[in-house]
Amino acid sequence: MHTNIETLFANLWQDYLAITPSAKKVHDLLGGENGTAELINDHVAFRTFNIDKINLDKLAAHFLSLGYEEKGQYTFEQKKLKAKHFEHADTTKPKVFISELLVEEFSEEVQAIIHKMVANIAEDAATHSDFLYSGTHWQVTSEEYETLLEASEYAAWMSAWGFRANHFTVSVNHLEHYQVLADVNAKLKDAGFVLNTSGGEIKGGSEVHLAQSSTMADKIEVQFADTKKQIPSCFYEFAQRFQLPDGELYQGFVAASADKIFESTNAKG
Ligand code: OOG
Ligand code: NI
Repeated sequence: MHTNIETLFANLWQDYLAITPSAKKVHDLLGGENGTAELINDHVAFRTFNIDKINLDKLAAHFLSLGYEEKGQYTFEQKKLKAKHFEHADTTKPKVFISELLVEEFSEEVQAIIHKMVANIAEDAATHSDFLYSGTHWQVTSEEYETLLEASEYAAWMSAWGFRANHFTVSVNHLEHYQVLADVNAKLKDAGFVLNTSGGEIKGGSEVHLAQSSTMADKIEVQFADTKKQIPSCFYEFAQRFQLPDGELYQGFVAASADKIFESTNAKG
């Protein structure tokens, strides 16, 4: 487990940058005049399978030990996913969104591929301090990847990338030069970034107290057991939070919007 939140997020950020070249460009574009201003992260997201050895709770344990608390639960029936979000008492720390795939809801063939992957993970791997950015502990064939892809884009993503930050999220509320998400999106599009348009470019809005947008994931060459393939890696998200009637900013997530954000790692676009 970790002793230091800053070190954990710094390590996650370096691991994410290594497979998400556009993230550095986005960071520089939004980080003040010369990209030098510090960007505040609204949240960082993680994916896993609901298999005991490495389930959502195993990932969450790292954050609970650092003082995070569970705050919200979400279900995504069509995508066969569950998620929870975690917050730290120090509100300058990023929130954490962790989802897990409900493996038993898939075909025997898909389950067999996933169980074979997970069988290759050391029994105590999830307790290691570097687990949250340990990547894959297995290698699948391109054919297995395609089988997973047909059943679940999320399962296929996990098979290629494993355990790491799926995305970082810029807090629009904390940006110096932008007040609203639409202006951030316009700047990103001007610079040539492709945004996720599933469910509209902006998901949610003031009526649900959270507006979100995201880039489509970068495409990176991955070495599978048999061959190399260009596939989606990670993306960058942008979130603007609105006040609740009590004057506090809403801190939760919105399932209907999250459902569309997951599609930022789809191959289309
Ligand atoms: C998580 C998608 C949901 C949000 O902010 O609503 C999400 C994922 O793609 O793993 O990040
Ligand atoms: Ni997110």
